[in-house]
Amino acid sequence: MNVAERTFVLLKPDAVQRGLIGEIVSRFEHRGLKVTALKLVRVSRSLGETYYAEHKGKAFFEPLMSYIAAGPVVAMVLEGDGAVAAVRKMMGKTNSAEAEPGTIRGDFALTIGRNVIHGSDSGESAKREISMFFKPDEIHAYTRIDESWLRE
Ligand code: IDP
Ligand code: MG
Repeated sequence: MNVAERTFVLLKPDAVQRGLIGEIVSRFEHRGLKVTALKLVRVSRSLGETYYAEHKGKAFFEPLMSYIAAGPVVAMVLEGDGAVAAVRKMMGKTNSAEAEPGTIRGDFALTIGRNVIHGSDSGESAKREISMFFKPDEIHAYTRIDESWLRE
């Protein structure tokens, strides 16, 4: 279906410190997804709690808070047809140990607790997450030179 949508992606501190930013962003660019916002930020405790509010109370919540705040992360907005689902598929399963080779987690990570990347799980989540990291004027509209070749 040709419906351009937005999704939010966050490269977690392990991706940044392991030198994987370029490699991962490259995969999205080559797929045809347009980077319309991108920045390196530090996730504070309160931002982390809001961001992962759905997991509050779970056994992995505190370790997750330490993980996400352990260093700078790369936040970005990607746009394209079916972007939310496309990115989720490219990321692979949450538990890197079960993620298929060819996926980002399947190629660059080994465990569930250090799984290098977050991507929105729905259009609604994308909206919510984008607004937590970007002001509207930090999201840019432009035309990629390959755009006319990305759909019929
Ligand atoms: P997702 O990132 O694939 O959407 P969620 O279930 O929403 O997966 O979990 C959010 C994040 O919490 C995961 O990406 C991972 O970093 C962490 N996490 C989830 N489950 C566990 C666990 O069982 N142990 C450690 N960390 C976990
Ligand atoms: Mg999730």
